[in-house]
Amino acid sequence: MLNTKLEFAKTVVQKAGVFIKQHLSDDLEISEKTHFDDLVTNLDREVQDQILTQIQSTFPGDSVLAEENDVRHDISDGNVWVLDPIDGTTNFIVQRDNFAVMLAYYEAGVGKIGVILDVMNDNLYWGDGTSAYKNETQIHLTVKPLRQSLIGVNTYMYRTNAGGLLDLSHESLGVRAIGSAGIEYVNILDGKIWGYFSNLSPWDYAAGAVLIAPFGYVTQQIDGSPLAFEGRQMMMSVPSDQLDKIKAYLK
Ligand code: 2AM
Ligand code: CA
Ligand code: CA
Ligand code: CA
Repeated sequence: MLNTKLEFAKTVVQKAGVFIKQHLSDDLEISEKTHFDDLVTNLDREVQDQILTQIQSTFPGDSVLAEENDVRHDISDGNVWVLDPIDGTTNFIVQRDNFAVMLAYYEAGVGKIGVILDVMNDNLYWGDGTSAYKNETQIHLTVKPLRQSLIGVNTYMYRTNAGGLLDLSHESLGVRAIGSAGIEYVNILDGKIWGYFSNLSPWDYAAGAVLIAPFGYVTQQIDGSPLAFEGRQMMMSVPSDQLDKIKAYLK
């Protein structure tokens, strides 16, 4: 069943990527959610509707947690699909680049499937928590020490030293901020950044956490406590064997 679900997840995400690319030149309908810089477009909603419809008709017993609706299902309860239809909506609106479609599947809070499509580069990252692939090629990742690496950050947390992130950054070669959690996660998988620190909701990290787990990565709150998979939390995805070295900086 998990193989069927993994193939399903890859297919629906790829179809969503094709749909988005067909509509790249459209005039977008853009609405504000909580603030002028918290935006959603008609394409976020259309992609979400299309993927949720396919999940509900193919796996009617499963639950869904998706960014652009008001259903807030507890991820630790049963079989749950977690969808971010367009991750990096601001990049999508301003750049038409650096955005992703992300779909994950969890059973009783345990990540079983993670899929991230880097839409503009046509790269599909997928995995089951034990291995990960970029398109048809298995990913092999050798993680370097922090002092030889770059880290991905949320700019607000970085400049305010939230969680001690600014202090920690002095132990790295520098910071980068892309504006899409999904693209940050695929940059970890490509060996471009060592880890990622941000303030995220479950649909922002659910797929990424599954994809990087095979390489010894842990995804947890910045203070070291487990993620609640509800609401927004200051979190990090980092190599677990380097946790001791970074704990002195984080709070
Ligand atoms: P989104 O584009 O799907 O909303 C950088 O902004 C990253 O943080 C993006 O992956 C973005 O996902 C996510 N994010 C989560 N909550 C956000 C918020 N309230 N405002 C802006 N970005 C948010
Ligand atoms: Ca959003
Ligand atoms: Ca997101
Ligand atoms: Ca989104």
